[in-house]
Amino acid sequence: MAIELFRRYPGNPILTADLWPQMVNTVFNPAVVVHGGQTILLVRVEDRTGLSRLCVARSTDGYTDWDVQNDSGLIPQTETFAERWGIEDARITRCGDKYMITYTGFSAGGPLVCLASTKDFTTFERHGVIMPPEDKDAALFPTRFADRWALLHRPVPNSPTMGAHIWISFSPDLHHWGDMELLLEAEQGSWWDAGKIGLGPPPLETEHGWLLCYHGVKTTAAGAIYRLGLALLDLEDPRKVLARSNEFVFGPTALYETNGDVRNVVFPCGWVLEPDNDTIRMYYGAADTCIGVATSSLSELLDHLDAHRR
Ligand code: BMA
Repeated sequence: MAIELFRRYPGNPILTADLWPQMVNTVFNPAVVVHGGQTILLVRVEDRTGLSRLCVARSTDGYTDWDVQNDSGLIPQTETFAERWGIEDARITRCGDKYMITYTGFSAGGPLVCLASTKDFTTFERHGVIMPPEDKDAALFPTRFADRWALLHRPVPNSPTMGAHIWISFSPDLHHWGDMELLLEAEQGSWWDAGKIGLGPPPLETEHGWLLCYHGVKTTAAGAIYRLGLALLDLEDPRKVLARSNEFVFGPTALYETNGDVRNVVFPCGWVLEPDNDTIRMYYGAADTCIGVATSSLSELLDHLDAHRR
């Protein structure tokens, strides 16, 4: 068996459309949080209209026995400009006693970033649009920096010759955003992360810095391949990139990752650090069709990043 930094759960895919109580097209790109002793996923459910919503699924062990709640979560407000064509790809960050949820609104003007919050995953409060189109793949840091919140996000430039990169922005109140800075640039040429990159799960605090996992999109003659890489940001000042891996650390190889609505995609929107402070459980969408989970060791990831710096 190939050596892998992320090891797939043998029971993958853990969630598929046929587990849903209603007819839906696909279930993928989940955000995750452990709350009240349960693993809670906010799953992107694309129904047969083509539009997506965000549904809650709960499990005690995080792998099996999912309780899928089709009517709980966030339903797109399709009468609004911001959510006209659905809502997609959430990330959850715990900030004090609240969970802050950043998600993509597929607006009539393209993808944009919306913010919502919840304390219990039963009732949700919307806080509106925080980044105009085109922008997506956003997540908050759980802590503030000099009293300001920080957001990682991925605006897309108008010009097709310019790459799509990860930016960082700051806010005193989660409503007004500014001090935008380019943080991580997509590579060019034949790199695995040439042209377009975007944040995966929210940043994970480690003693060495904020660990990022991001997707890179390589365009090939056979279509795009979505793979994952790592980067580390300074704990005090997340505008400083301490390291970025040159190699991708996870890519589509299993059949459920290479075949589906969009072939060759692994797309994580959440991860959980286990109480041992080393095991990471990463939840990802596979081929825009179903959900897988893979585990890794934080110390192995940090060692790998150190040994494979760009
Ligand atoms: C990205 C996002 C994801 C999707 C991926 C592959 O641009 O829209 O939601 O999983 O493409 O299709």
